[in-house]
Amino acid sequence: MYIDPSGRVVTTTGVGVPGATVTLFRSSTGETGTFVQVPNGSAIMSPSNQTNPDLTNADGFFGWDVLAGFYKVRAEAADCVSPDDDAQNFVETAVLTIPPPALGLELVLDCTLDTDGDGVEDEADNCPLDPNPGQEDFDGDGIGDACDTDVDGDGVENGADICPESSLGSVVDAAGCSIDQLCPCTGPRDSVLPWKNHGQYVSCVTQSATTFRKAGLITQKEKGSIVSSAAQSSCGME
Ligand SMILES: [Ca+2]
Ligand SMILES: [Ca+2]
Ligand SMILES: [Ca+2]
Ligand SMILES: [Ca+2]
Repeated sequence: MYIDPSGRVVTTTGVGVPGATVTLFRSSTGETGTFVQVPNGSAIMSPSNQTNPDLTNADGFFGWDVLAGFYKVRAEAADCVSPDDDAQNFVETAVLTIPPPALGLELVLDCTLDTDGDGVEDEADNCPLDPNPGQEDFDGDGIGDACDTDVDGDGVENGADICPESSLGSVVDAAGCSIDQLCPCTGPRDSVLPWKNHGQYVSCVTQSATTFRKAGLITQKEKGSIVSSAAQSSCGME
């Protein structure tokens, strides 16, 4: 004898709004102006949920089981307004004649949610759950550095990448390091000292390029050109 009105509160992009306030109104005639809020705890609602107003769950869902009648559901949430009227801070369903059950109701709110509180609205935020007011995105893939599992986009996940910020598009080894990073022009990796001489630098590049060649990361021709650029560079010269 108890029948659903149930559904979901969503944003204009279809994302569930958690914790939205949903309120059930009832009328015995369905006439405009005769709808009154069902009292909290009322037996008009089945014992499974007699909370009114109620809150949507983590995915924006709500629902009651009710006695026959005419109903409306209103939804409102912080920082949300009606998509049709910015001055109206709630939306309502049309009149629901129950029975039959009213399932899959969708109440759409226009929300300016900022879940992580970083000042960038969720819909524009490249990491909606991680505060990153600067929206830094090293590899420009639309996923902010704060939540990108491969910040430099070299195919090696952050946890395994011992060379962060590899130049975009550069060829890297399994550890996420490019030849430039293994043999920086300024001096040996993991050393504060400069190269002893130009030959030491060229030798580092040659060795790395050979390793990359053997691993099939570069062609023989590419290896040749990398080594020749190193030889022509002034790296390691004072
Ligand atoms: Ca953010
Ligand atoms: Ca990114
Ligand atoms: Ca990486
Ligand atoms: Ca890297």
